[in-house]
Amino acid sequence: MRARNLAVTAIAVALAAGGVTLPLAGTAAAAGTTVRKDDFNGDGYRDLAIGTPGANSVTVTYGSAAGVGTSRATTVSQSTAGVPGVTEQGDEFGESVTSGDVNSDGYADLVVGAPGEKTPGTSGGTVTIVWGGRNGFKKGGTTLTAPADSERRFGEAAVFVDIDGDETANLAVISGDSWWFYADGVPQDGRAIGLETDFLPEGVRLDSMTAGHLTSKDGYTFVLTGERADGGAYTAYIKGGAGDLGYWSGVLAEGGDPSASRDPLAVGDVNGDGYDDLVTGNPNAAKGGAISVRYGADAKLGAPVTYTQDSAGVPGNGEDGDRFGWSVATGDVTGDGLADVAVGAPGETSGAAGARGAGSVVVLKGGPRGLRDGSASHQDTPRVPGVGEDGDAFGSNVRLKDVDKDGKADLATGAGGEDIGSGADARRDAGAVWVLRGSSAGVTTPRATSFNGSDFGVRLPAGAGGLGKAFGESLR
Ligand SMILES: [Ca+2]
Ligand SMILES: [Ca+2]
Ligand SMILES: [Ca+2]
Ligand SMILES: [Ca+2]
Repeated sequence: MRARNLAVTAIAVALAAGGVTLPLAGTAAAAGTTVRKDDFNGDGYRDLAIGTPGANSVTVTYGSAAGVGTSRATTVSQSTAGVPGVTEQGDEFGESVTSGDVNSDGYADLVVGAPGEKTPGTSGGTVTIVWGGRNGFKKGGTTLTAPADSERRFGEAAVFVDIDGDETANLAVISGDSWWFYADGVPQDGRAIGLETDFLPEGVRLDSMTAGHLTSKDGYTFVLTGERADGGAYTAYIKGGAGDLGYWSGVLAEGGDPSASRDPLAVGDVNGDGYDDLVTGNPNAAKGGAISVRYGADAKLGAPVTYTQDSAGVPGNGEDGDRFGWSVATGDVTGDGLADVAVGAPGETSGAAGARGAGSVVVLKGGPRGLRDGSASHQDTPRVPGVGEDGDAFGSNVRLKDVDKDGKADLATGAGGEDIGSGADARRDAGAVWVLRGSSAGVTTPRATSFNGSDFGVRLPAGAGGLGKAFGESLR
């Protein structure tokens, strides 16, 4: 079995043995421009992808010097020309979204999980790769179905990174209790490769995955979160490499450990030492929720450092039901080279009217000695569009990325409980997304913008919204 994974890197090893210098990352594109992982139309601006699993679609808003908005966007679904499959209620197309230039044509491609999709002969779930291009998504796509021996919900999460160090990225996908990857090149349906050492416990239900340079400045470490069969949280890691995938693995935290996560996680270099750091959220920990930071280092991850709303430098107070840590994201908001951390607290009471569960987002600045100098934003923050109402759940999802290319990551946040429209067109819990610009001082409110599914023709069936389904459930 060992030979199987080694075959993936056989060419790289042969080249190295022959004394040929392997190309460094990025040199393949040196003649042109480096392809960003999320620049779908190739104009040099990162784009924001917004998943709406309740409506089985993903809306991509294209970045520009003016940021993202409603005028330049494409909504992709299984009804889009050239995209395989048929849109059916419950597919959850858009439950997970990641990206990368999978077919190496210079345009980032959209990788969309539909873990609820039913395919005869499989346990369910698909991943669809929709090809990017200069004019958006006009080249169709390809769909990967669940491996025959997978345990339901294939496509809960996916990442596209170089697993084995051969400078070519591979797609990795999780299903209920399994981890899969594909060989170099465009992934071929039916060719998923499983772990050689399956360390995952029986009955675990994986929910989320990320990868970063956590334990090596070159290689990737994957982090998986989910729930054990007994309902306890489960947070584990696997180190990538050329063979024996799964052998270098371990549990970071589980059960009732406050630093264990069931879902929210992100990686970024918070302290600026060159290693990515792991940020996990646990909205049930402590009073009102918590996040934990584990610093990356050579061959190990540090012990968790936990922050709550009662920690120094974190605004607010921890109260029952705040759900601080429901969502987390990393990105350099201030442009100082260190990753900052956004934390959603969708259960927070906010605004002058004290709306319960209106929600808020806290952005904490990275620093050599840890997170500091946090600020909170919500719908009642001056110049932020909207009004916080009971159950809006602002902060139900967060993402930090620089969409206007000024060198400072901008905050995108979903509010999965936001109602939209009025009268016969009213939709409860349809969701909306806000974008607040980054600056050297942190997240700012001038030019803050907001949009929802109706701005893009995305219509949730009645009752199909709310947390986990609404516009903005996934942000990439
Ligand atoms: Ca773009
Ligand atoms: Ca491509
Ligand atoms: Ca670090
Ligand atoms: Ca920016």
